[in-house]
Amino acid sequence: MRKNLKHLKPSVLFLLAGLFICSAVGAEKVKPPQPHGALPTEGQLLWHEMEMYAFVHFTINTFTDKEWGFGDEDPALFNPSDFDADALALNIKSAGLKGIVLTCKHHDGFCLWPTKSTDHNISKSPWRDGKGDMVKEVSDACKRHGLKFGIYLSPWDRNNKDYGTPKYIETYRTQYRELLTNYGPVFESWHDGANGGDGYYGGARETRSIDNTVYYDWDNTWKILYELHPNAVIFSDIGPGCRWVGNESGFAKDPCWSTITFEMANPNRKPTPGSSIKNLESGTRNGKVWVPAEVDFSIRPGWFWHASENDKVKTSAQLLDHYFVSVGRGANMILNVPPDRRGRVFEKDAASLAGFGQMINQLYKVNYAKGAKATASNVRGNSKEYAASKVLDASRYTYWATDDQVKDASLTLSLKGKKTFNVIRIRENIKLGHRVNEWAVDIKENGVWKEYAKGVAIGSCRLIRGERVTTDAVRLRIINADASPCIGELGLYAEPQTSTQTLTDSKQKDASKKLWKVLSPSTAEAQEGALTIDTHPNTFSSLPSGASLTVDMGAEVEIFGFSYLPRQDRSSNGILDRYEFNVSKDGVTWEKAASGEFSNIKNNPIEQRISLSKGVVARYIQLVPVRTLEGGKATVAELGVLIAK
Ligand code: FUL
Repeated sequence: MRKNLKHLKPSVLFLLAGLFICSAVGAEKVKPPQPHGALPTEGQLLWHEMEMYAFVHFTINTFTDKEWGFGDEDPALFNPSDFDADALALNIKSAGLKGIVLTCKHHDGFCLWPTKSTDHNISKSPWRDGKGDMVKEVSDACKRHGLKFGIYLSPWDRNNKDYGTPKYIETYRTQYRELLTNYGPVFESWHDGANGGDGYYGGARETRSIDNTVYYDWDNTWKILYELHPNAVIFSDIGPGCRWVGNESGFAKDPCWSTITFEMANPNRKPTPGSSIKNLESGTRNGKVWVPAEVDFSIRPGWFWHASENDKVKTSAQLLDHYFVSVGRGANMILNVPPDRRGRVFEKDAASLAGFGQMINQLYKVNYAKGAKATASNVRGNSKEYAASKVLDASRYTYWATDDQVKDASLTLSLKGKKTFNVIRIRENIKLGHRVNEWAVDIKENGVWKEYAKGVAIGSCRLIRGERVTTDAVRLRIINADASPCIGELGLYAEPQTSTQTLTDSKQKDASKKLWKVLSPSTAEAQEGALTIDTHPNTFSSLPSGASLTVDMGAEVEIFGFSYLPRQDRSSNGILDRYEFNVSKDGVTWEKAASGEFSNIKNNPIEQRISLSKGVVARYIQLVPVRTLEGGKATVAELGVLIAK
């Protein structure tokens, strides 16, 4: 080379040197855009990349048919007949889920590992002759199958005698340290917001309330995690890693910002896990902190497995719907898959999971944007590094960017021929924050641009699910942004044809209400009482204070259980969380048939089904509201009776 240069004329050498200097100076000039607003941490970036994973709710409740155990359950009840962690991991993997968060301890206090902190643990159960460690089996299976592992450790412990005192916090931290030390890497640490209430508490059987703003001293508890797993993400209502999405129904609001400034229902309280926060579902545009939403919901109505819900398993197509309204709005999706009493994923749940996984695979099999020519109305410093084509490569962090002052811009994909699709995926490079506000996507029809979709916020993932279209050009328009747009991906996909599964399997069915009459309350409001048996889930009745709801079924029926549907309008006022059901043959002499609590009904207002251990014959039924949420007048959307199939 040196020899060759010698033969070049000095003027040519001068020109080459000039070109070299210019390009070097040019490269220096095109500085990357400044990040905007609150930003994700390294751990949060890894978490965003996972997008969806499983929750596994499994404990003594599976064997007692409850959603919340009281804490007085005998550990001998915990005895899955055929638990297989590999099978569980494979079921979860078949859905394309990337990890498992296991309920190592739910509110009943039963620990799924042989902890030193309490006797209320798996070593006192007959499972694996008291030598089992379910946390180990699940975390090991995760490693074998390439899944990440996370822990759920309920702060509320209805078994522990010390709950409510400083001593319990020490116990909780011991449990936390054991879980974080003995089971390998942890990607998420889950701390639900249920805080205090009735419980066994070592035999005291009382109500204990705690002040959740101070009691758990989370900063010091979470230090243990930061020390041992610096990249793990902490879930609680307020993060700091990710936040609750504000419902357990399986959706995020549109838009759902990953940034948030917590707005308290009671402005005098400080935000803590378990406190009422108004804007969890939507977050805040330009919010103070990056605490993205996590959408937690179950493949069944409840969080634990109940035989009565075997015919209510969400279909693959329904799971796909949830995927679009959670992951598609920039949140992560945590799908609960509760094992049955064998310790296996029930066959219908397994089929839905596998079907969903296939749909996701088919959806992303072909990116119809591949091979397109990408151009943009503005490219940052005209540099290749920020070129429009960066939205087509495999990385979400290489990106198309505009000059700083350009906050409305467009990017056009001229496709390689005509393509048919109905799903568009857009990602911002979130390392630089949430920047884009309003955007639109156009498609070219007969040479003319036509708006296909429009929205607010992009973030880590925005999925547009629309009509199938065939076109050879697509345009992304950034209508306005808080900082110059930085778009990491623009992909075009086609959703597979979906098939709806028919799921039926339960020993009980709902009795017909055709002959039913509401007998009381008999005030003017009783007219409204009829709404409780009109089979319309969206109507409800408020009972007068202290009143029970009495129904004449018109004929004697053998009753195997009751159902109660709380109001479905997203208000919790007057929802029953303690109930009593009475029955009578003549409407004069009454007998108590069932009583108890409707656990978790505030967060998950689904139909509650109470099974009786044996059938009872009656013509009259009575629902006594023992306690209501927010102390309001009892509200009932539907009252039902379960009979044999
Ligand atoms: C809630 C709990 O009370 C439910 O039982 C369930 O574990 C859900 C994921 O979180 O706060």
